[in-house]
Amino acid sequence: NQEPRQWGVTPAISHSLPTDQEVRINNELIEELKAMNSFESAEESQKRVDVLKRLQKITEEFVRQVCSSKNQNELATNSAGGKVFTYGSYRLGVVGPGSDIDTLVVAPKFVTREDFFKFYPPLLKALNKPNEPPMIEELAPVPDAFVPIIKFVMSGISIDLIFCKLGVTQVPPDMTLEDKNLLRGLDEKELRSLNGTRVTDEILTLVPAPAVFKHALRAIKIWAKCRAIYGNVYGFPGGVAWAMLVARICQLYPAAVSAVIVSKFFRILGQWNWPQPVLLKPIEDGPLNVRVWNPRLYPSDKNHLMPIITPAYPSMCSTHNITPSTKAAILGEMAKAADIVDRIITGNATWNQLFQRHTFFTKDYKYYLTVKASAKDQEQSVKWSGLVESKIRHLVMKLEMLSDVIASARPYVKPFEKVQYCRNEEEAQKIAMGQHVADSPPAEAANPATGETAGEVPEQEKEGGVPVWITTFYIGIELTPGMVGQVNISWPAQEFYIMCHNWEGYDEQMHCVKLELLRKGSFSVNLPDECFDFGKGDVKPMRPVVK
Ligand code: 3AT
Ligand code: MN
Ligand code: MN
Repeated sequence: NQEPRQWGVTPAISHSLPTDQEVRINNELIEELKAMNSFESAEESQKRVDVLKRLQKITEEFVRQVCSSKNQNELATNSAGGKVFTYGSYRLGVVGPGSDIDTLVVAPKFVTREDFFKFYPPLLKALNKPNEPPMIEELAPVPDAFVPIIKFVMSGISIDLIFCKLGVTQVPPDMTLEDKNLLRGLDEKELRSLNGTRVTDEILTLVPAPAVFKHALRAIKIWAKCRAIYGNVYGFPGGVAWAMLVARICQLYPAAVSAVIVSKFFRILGQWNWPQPVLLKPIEDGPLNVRVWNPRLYPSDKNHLMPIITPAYPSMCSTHNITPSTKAAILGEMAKAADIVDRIITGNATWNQLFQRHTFFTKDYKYYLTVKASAKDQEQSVKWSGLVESKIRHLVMKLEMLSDVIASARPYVKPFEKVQYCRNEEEAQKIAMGQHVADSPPAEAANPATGETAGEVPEQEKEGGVPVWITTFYIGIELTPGMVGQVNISWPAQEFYIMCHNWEGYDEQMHCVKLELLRKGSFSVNLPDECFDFGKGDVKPMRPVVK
């Protein structure tokens, strides 16, 4: 009689098989996931498979073209290969109807990143034939990104395409990326590009039952999004971190169904002895001179509040962005969820109660700090609002330092975008610089459900109107109990302005960022409609009526 295999760094908590009751509750969970539109149809999945097949063909053609251009002999050209890998939600098996496909092109050593940006986009463009609907749309190469990327839409599916060459002469169809010696000789951008696939591939080998893991992860991702605690940029776990947390619970309950994984998830991780790290396997040493997460060696790693460590060498902390306020929010949500799931397991509640929309704007705070980033040009607005967004968590950390004024500062996980059409240049300049203009026309409302910019603007408003693009971020502020006097946040505000203005692309004529503290339900400002999802039953708290 053999001991069951140990998954992960400790023995399992239970090897019990599910009870009939657990199987029934698990079926209810899957039904609820279906009702929430978590799964796509068979045709839609097939379309993704077809798109990936086509990308594989293009990748082989791309490698061949580069070989020829470099006068490689015919034999070398024909055996060079090239392969498309995936990472992100598609690789983890949890895509929904709107998901993109995250893809990585791997090529042999004589193909450079420059070749990728020179040869690959034309091959994509060539798929569009005259007099036919375009197969490729929104083609956008971004060679100077932190992870250089080509973004496009293929047959209606968004694609993120990144690139890595390896120090080999051939990349055959059965190539895998698990061998850490493949990392030798790569630069930082190449290491980052390879990392996504290596991590997701490894997570899948470290869970006892991938199908159980996938359903549980779907549930946890939906829950985290509903509760507004999903998103790495804002200081919450992102998709990979949530996946690793679910994977760890799967290791502890190797025979459990997804519903049981979900219920154990909230109890175990809600009471976890943070900052003890969540690991899926022992941290590995490796052949490279690269940093591996190690709080005994690196003081900055000791500051991580909820470390969730990637399994593939070189292991990193996927949650270094978490701050005291976001940690408190995550743990608060886990505690609430644990109680709801206890009631679901005993038959006293239903799954939809776990997936209730958050009350960030309707109930949770009396004060909201708004961060408005504006620009007078759409392209500039995308870059500028992205820069400001990446600094929000730094602002949060500065606010947290004012502990005698601010008890917690929780960023909302989505920006709201709008375009305001002004009557003339002068007014546009004022609006763009964050000044209030009396009697200005109303801004085009953003979509409150998605936070996306509204699509079409009525023609008469566009005509003659000078557009200003405004992106608003919200931070919920809880004051320190017993705090007296004015709320003074000028120090964090100044620090934040400096951080944003230090951006190399900053132009004071073009870009503006402004902070404003709103007190909800007072005589001052109510929150704008964009913060509410009336379709999901949000009720806007109104200012008291003055008699
Ligand atoms: P969706 O189903 O696509 O919504 P996902 O988990 O696939 O969920 P993304 O496509 O946004 O999410 O991201 C996939 C991976 O790409 C996650 C992370 O490893 C990497 N990634 C995404 N955004 C960034 C970024 N700004 N910087 C670095 N890596 C990123
Ligand atoms: Mn994705
Ligand atoms: Mn993506």
